[in-house]
Amino acid sequence: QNVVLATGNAGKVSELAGLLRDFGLTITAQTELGVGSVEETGLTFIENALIKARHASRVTGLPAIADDSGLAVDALQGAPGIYSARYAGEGSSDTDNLARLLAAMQDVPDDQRQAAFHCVLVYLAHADDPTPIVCYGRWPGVITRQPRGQEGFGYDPIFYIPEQQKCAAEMSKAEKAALSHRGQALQQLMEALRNG
Ligand code: ITT
Repeated sequence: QNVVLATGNAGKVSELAGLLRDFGLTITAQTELGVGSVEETGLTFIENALIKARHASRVTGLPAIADDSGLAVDALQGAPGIYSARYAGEGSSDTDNLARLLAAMQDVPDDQRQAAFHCVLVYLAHADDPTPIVCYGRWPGVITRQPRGQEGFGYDPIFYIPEQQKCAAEMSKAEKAALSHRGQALQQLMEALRNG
């Protein structure tokens, strides 16, 4: 079945498309279908994921899967949260956002640097689907003081997993997928599609 992956983020495409294809879906990223970005006006990951999936499905006429995700830092009362992609300003790069977060955390002591990645994945069978599949994953970790590792994207170089003794950016794609917020949501989604 043909499904549009409603994201313009290459890191998300890399972590989602291959596993969804292995599962049996024919996945095309929205950029390849000429779908542009849409304003994320929601106040929750769920709302923004639905907005993106609905937009891509409306434009292409295909079922859509969207990912809305972000990093919530305890010492910053949950920031940057749904604003993770634009933490350092509209159109900011991953590098800018990561630098802004390290600066904001400069005076936070080592034992108060807990954070968690959140991911909501939604599946819409069509743009007006009133019963979307909504899946959720959470990945706890600690914000480091310096970037480490070259894998992944976004905040991965400053997100440390004590159990693994490494940052997310030091993990292979498979290792991250087995633990991450996105990997958890994806397992749920495939389970729901299998049973649906
Ligand atoms: P789309 O809306 O087109 O999917 P986006 O990057 O704007 O792309 P979001 O609004 O969901 O997506 O923002 C998510 C941000 O949270 C992302 O840009 C990263 O900075 C961060 N993020 C999410 N998952 C991450 C992960 O696995 N590793 C590192 N950073 C992550």
